[in-house]
Amino acid sequence: MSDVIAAIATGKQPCAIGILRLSGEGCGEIAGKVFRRKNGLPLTDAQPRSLVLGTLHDKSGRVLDQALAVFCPGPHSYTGEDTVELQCHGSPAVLTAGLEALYQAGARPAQPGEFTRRAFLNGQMDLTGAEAVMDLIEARTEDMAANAAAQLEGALARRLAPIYEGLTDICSHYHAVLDYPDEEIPEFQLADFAEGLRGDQAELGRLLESCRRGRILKQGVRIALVGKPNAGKSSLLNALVGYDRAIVTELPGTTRDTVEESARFGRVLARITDTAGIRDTEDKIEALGVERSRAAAEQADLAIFVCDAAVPLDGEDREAMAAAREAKQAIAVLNKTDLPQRVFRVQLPFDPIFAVSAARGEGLAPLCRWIEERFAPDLPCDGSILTNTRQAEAVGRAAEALGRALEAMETGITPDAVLTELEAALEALGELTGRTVREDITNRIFERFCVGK
Ligand SMILES: Nc1nc2c(ncn2[C@@H]2O[C@H](COP(=O)(O)OP(=O)(O)O)[C@@H](O)[C@H]2O)c(=O)[nH]1
Ligand SMILES: [Mg+2]
Repeated sequence: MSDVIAAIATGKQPCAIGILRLSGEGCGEIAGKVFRRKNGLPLTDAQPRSLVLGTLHDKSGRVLDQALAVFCPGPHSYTGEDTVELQCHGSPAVLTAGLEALYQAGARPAQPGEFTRRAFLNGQMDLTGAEAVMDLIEARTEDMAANAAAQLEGALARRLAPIYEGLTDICSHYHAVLDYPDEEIPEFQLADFAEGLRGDQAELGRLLESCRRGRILKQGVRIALVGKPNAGKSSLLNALVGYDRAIVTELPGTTRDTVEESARFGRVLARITDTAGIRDTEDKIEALGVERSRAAAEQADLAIFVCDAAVPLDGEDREAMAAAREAKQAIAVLNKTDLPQRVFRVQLPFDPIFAVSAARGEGLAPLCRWIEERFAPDLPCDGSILTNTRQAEAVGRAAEALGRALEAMETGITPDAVLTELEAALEALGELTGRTVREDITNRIFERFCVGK
């Protein structure tokens, strides 16, 4: 039995509708003290999962708002327990007073994530589902939302389930042979499982590969603007994000720190870093900036070498080009093409090269289109993209353990050693979805082999 928790489920700004949410045994009675139905009947008598009209009252019993309520008796609710949602007008004052009244009626403040945690504890969803709830709420692009929605619906859990089941089978079979030598359990041949395990390993590998996409999907493509001072990096950043984010001056070296800003390129979200110019310098502050721009390029998914087309290429440009090449991919922008040209495409070892005038906002469309096409998810956003480092880390551990198990099998080490690794893989996957491993294995022994009849 769990106590009744209550919270405001909607935002803190005035808006059309605001929702107060309760969960826990007896929440219908508690809500019924604050929300009174128009027909005078108790809230808990209302048709489950149907809206009923009434009034919301404050602590002193004054009417605060006209509201709708929905009562969902467990287990057919989000948390698996009795829940109530009160739909009020979206006034922060109304919601706060209503919440206070609910506390006075016997509810306690919900902890962050507590509704979803209860849903998980009550078996309404696994851990990947719970994490998908957060991803869905935080989604900033349609693709992100689609991937999270599919995970909430169980897409990732379904992909992992056959691997988990297979490993559980092997481990439980092995323990059965070991623990119940008198029973007639079929001989245990580890080698029979090698092919299946290789398949599992490949599947985990594919999931891990989706991680980079997942990070890009969730956090945005990391783009670093690299170029010598005065090339027009800050102007380009401003042009791409659509407003003056970075300071633009005629003095070289004004962007001494790095500036980061988000931009959307169609379906693609990006985080653009405007770095200090690459320049060997005596100036301490600027030297630090130069370090940062090298580091930014190293960490970037894409570096854009920005070149001032109005002045001939020099050593500083070459240094910047080298820094840009530290990134996973590098392209070039020939800037200031509104002025007479002193630099030409053939001089730049990049592909593609975009000719633009950042100051005038000219020639940017092809660059934006290229970024969108290059980084738009090439995987279907069907929940199979890992967007979470915890999940990726667990999948990584499972894959490594499987690799070690296969290696041990090939070198003919005792089944014990192999099983230890398989159990490590199982544990990592169990952590991923939030199942408990030991119990599952034990359950299987009795269920499948009828040991101890
Ligand atoms: N004519 C022209 N000037 C530009 C262009 N882009 C930037 N500038 C100018 O070049 C100078 C340096 O620009 P800035 O963006 O601060 O360069 P950064 O040092 O690389 O960040 C400023 O005076 C800008 O107005 C362009 O496309 N055309
Ligand atoms: Mg600058």
